Amino acid sequence: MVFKYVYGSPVETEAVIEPAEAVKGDIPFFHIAGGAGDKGIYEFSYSMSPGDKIFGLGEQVRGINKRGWIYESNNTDDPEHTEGKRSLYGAHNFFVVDGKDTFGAFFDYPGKMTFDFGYSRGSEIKVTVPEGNFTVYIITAEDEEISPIETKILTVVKQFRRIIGRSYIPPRWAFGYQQSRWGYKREEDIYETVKKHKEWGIPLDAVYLDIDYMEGFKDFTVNRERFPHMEKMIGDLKAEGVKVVPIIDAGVKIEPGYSVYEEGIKNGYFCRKEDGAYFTGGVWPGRVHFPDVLNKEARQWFGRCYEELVSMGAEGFWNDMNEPALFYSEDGLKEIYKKAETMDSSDMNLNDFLELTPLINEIANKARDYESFYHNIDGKMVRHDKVHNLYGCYMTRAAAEYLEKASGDKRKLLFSRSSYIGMHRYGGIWTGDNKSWWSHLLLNVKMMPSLNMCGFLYCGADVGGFGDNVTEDLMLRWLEFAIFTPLFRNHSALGTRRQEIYQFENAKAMREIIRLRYRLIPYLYSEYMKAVFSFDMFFKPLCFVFDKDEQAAQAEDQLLVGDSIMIAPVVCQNQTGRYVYLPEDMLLITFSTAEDMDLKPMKKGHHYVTVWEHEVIIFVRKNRLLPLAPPDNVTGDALPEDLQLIKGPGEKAAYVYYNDDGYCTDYKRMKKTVVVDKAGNREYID
Ligand code: MIG
Repeated sequence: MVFKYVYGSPVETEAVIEPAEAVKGDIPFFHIAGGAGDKGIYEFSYSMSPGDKIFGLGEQVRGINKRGWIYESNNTDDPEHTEGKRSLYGAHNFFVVDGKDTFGAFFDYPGKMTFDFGYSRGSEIKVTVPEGNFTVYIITAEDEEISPIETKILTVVKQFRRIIGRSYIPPRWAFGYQQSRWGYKREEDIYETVKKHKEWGIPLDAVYLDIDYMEGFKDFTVNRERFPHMEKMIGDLKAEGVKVVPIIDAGVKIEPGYSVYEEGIKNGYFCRKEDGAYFTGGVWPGRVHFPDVLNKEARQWFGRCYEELVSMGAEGFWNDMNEPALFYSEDGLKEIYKKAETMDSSDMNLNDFLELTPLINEIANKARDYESFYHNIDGKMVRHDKVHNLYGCYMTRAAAEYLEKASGDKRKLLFSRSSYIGMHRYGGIWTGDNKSWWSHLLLNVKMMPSLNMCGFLYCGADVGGFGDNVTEDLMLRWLEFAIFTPLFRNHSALGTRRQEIYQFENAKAMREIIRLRYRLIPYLYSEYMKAVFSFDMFFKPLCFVFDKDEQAAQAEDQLLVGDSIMIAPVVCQNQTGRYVYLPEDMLLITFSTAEDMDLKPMKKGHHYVTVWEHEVIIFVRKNRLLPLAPPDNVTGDALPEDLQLIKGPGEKAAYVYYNDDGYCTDYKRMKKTVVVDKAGNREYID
């Protein structure tokens, strides 16, 4: 059951799309303190039992079980994703408590807020909303529509997913391998990258353009000196089966004569300060204005701007810097100049000096700047900080709404760095500037199910790590995990060690892992689509299925992927194997290449499994089938007859295989659903 509680008059975020009647009366589970009048701070407390677990919050630091830390929703461009942080780029305010009670809570509030999950007091959850206008949804496990075999926790998640609407569906090619690098500066770099992949026999579906394709970092422009034949390049590569995916940043450069700037000014589409002047921030292009994507008309306009690149052949985009990131603001700069000037005549003692340096060091992403500009939401001026966490979501919505209109029934690839729940209907996300650290490989593993809970199914991290220098073994291990993530993109930062597969001594082993990904695409795509339509999770923590099994609940580095398999990636350096917990009998497959595999039935319980550096292990669940495409079926269009079926332990097994043309949005025209039994007999169902 879903219960809706409205406080004050909240901004309509459109995170929830299923209409629900607000409930009068006391909210269950929580004790409420504060909240006097419209300006009061609200505190929601829940008293936990020792074994209670908390799941959710989407893109966040730390574990699958989120108990024991304080988290914030405050979308920030911060490339240091360390354990001490409280927020990253997204605000995903949904969590589920599982223990003496099982329930979910979604705090639909788009400003900064806090989730203290047993940090201040070990047994207490305290959710703090800094003002009186927001909506809370409480979700309990009773639901008639969901089959009784489902666990309580999954029942809660599915009900939540249903009220926030269906998740975004990318084209099927977006399940292929994708190569990106901040530092591809010219056409030749792009051609070269694609050529090298071909030479090495590494399948590749997309190559990315980072900010250097633009002219002066101006959105929707192309630097014609470095990319003189953009249209031809996109066309040439498309003919080879490789899509070109350009980046778009949030800020629009202030430059007279630049059409996007001129149009925005003419129509009043940028965010303004209280005095009516446009807010000026500083990002890659230098001084910029921010399109007011919360204003419907401005949003439609910004969406239409994507047309420029669509007409050049682009079929996908990634939206960056949309927290929105601020390197500085005009007002922040002025403050520094002023201070520095007064200091010119002072003796500049240490105290003076210490007043100046923080102005400089803390100029980026400043709360005060976010409080200094406004959005025009249906004619009402709303201060940015009150809706801060919606910006990336609405920028991506701008693009999605345009792309949907412009491309008829053809799907487009779209994902964003910043997000809010609701954006999952419009695009996917990548998890931003991680590092080439083993701990960030593990973080990638832990984040995926939390993101799925919040509707974000098309996600992935920068494979190999964005910042810092990757090692060969980390690259191998990361690929071995990332072949299961729907978004599978190798991306790295300017100045770091080159990270394309062919740069490594182990290139061949890495290629085999990627070839294996392509053998998995029919399964991954089928499971993805079924998860979308049944509001299910693609990645699940073990205890979401095996909820009576206390040991399953301890597994923070193993996941169920779809309905048929469990994975247990190696996430530590210098390990040639790992301990794995099996919540039921399973079949262990060890792949040493994309073709060569070893099968070993295993019993429920604890095991040590050897996994050499180049090997991928997959556990097939009891009474389940894992379909594999024939090797080198790179289009993902495997016919059911062609699938190799690997059966887990147990007598019965059947698999429902979903596939379609991979392109159109008329999903009802799906090509085939096939039920395959363990003897390999196939039954076709419409
Ligand atoms: O300030 O466009 O997260 O993926 O390569 C850095 C350059 C801006 C941040 C993105 C990253 C991208 C980079 N961008």
